[in-house]
Amino acid sequence: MPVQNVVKRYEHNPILSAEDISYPATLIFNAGVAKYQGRYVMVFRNDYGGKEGNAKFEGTNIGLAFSDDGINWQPRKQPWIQWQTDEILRAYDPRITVIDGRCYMCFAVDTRHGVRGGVAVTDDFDKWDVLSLSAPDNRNMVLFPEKLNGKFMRLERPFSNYGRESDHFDLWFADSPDVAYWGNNQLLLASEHVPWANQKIGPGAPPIKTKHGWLTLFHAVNRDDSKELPAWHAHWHATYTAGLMLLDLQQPWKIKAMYKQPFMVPEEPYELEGFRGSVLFPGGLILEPDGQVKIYYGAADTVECLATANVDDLLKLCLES
Ligand code: BMA
Repeated sequence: MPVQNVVKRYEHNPILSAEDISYPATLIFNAGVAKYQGRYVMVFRNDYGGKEGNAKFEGTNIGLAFSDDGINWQPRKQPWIQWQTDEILRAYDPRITVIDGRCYMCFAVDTRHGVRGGVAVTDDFDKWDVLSLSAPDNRNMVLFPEKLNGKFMRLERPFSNYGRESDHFDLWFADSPDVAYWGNNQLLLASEHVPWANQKIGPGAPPIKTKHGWLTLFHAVNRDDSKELPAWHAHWHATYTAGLMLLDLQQPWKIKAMYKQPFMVPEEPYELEGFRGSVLFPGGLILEPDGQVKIYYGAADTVECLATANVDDLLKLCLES
């Protein structure tokens, strides 16, 4: 089945944008979504204090929204996390995963000394405890929803510049006995092995478990300096697409199958135009009991969107391409 028939964008996209938020908000995007304690929870990034056409913002915080169906969302009246200290500038791009009944959140942290990947835990979406912060530079972390042999597992995107062409970064695996100490680092997918991208890649949505393996989405960047893409600032040349792959159930640092073409590319007006047009950034996957998969993604770094697919079709795309 062609991929266009497999993925269906929600007809009333976006599902969340700045107009829905009752505190200062400009860009609502790159959210993590999970089902937790009987309802859907969305943890999203908010870049606030800017206006259309202007690339300057006052700050970034992380907000929360809840839903009974994963489609219609009720945002909380106040932002949740605004992390700023002398050293820490902001936390953003949250991803959430429920493991053994607790909700874990990964996020990127800009600091005065590099970008760090953080993992925190919450049980009530009020208090949050930071369990680990990586050495710089690392970000786009996502956790698997189960432990393997007693170890937590994550995908991550360290970004070493030394000896690399600029912005050619890869997707890695790591595991941990306690979420504090991470090791067993393994290169899972190198950027040069993504045929439709010529730059960095990184984890997107936390993996979901299927009978054939861990299904997950990653983002992949293709840069073409000869093309000026719509953006609120000059010289935006990068297209962000979503890739689809299946990881081995017992050895999740190994790719079992990958769809060899981009799985989702920016094509709708809300994906092509905004703060940074042509950016489609996946952050959440939910596997429903009837086999429907809800796909949550940030569009144009401006709004949060939803698409759906059937899990068997997604598996076929991977296994038969
Ligand atoms: C990446 C991250 C994402 C963002 C993307 C496109 O480097 O900062 O938050 O969506 O760039 O601007």
